[in-house]
Amino acid sequence: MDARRFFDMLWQDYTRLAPQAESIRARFGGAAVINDHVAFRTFADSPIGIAQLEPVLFALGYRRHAPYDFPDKHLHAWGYVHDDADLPLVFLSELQVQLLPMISRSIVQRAIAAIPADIEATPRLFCAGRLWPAVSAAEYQQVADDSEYAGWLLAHGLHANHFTIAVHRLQPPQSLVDVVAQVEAAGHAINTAGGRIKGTPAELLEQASTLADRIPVAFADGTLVVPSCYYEFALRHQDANGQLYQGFVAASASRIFESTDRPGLLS
Ligand code: OOG
Ligand code: NI
Repeated sequence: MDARRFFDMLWQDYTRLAPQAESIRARFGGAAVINDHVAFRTFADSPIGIAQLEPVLFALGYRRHAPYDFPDKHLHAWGYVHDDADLPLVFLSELQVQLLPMISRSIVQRAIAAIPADIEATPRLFCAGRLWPAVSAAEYQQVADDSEYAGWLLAHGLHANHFTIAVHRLQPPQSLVDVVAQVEAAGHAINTAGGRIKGTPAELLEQASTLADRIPVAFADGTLVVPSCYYEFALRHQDANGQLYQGFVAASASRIFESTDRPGLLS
């Protein structure tokens, strides 16, 4: 599978979980929109950890760019770049499961134990969804209370959790403030954690995101409507050498993660 087919497949999967994405993208040029980056969540020290997933990215021509740490969320991440500037960056994060409180840890470890140890890392694995039996609704809520990230991953499994419009590549040019205002005027809630716009020109990356759509998910003992996937808007700046910044900003990313928090009432 080549990289373009990979992202087409991921977009198909993602828009099933985030119906908002098709209609938002249509406002900014539809299929002509350039994706700034796509992000994935996974469990560290499992058959689907970053170490297992990233060879698929390497085979598509990506290389590691920079690592990021989110100690308060027990997350570690890498950004990946490609020589083809029209392909999105990729952001892979993983949860250090051993740092969860005991009950949540045991629920997550039971899920991880159900993943086939020899599962093959292929492009399709990146949107394979849940690779473990559904947990109960109460187990989901317990885990999400301890880690919104862990709850999300337990409920949904592997998917692109957001695509991102490259605002600096929009034709005609638009400011990030205007893009966010249009998205909001169309009725989509914006993640206000840390402010509507996160990051500054000095940090070379400004970002905003919607709140995730809510979709019904079947748990072992019934269905709950839970946050699924969201859409992001990124405006990158050039560094002192005239190179477009290719990294992420940990302080901003930490609040972007919260786009999938329940109940969506963010401070
Ligand atoms: C990723 C959040 C971080 C960014 O652009 O800073 C991120 C996630 O929600 O899994 O994508
Ligand atoms: Ni992002």
